[in-house]
Amino acid sequence: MATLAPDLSVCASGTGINPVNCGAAVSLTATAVAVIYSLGENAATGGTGTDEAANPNPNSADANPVFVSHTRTAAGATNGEFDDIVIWIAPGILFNRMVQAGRLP
Ligand SMILES: [Ca+2]
Ligand SMILES: [Ca+2]
Repeated sequence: MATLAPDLSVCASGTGINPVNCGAAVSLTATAVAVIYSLGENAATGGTGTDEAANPNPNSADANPVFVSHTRTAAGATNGEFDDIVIWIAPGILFNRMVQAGRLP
């Protein structure tokens, strides 16, 4: 387990983030082992606002380990429309499940 170095970050805003971590934004996690997200209803046309652009989507070439998650906001919000749904798995949860499955001592 010591060799596992999970580095996926989920931030509360796209403002102040950088390609490797949340930077000046509030960090919800910096050690997720997996991030699962939905682009929401605006998947085809959205994804260009500051916050949604941080989550890879058809309208943003963003591809780094830093994601944004917060409650839904409308198009007029400071960082644009946001309807993505983002969840993540913490290292402790993964370890717990791997022990339960008999894959870790
Ligand atoms: Ca979206
Ligand atoms: Ca990103």
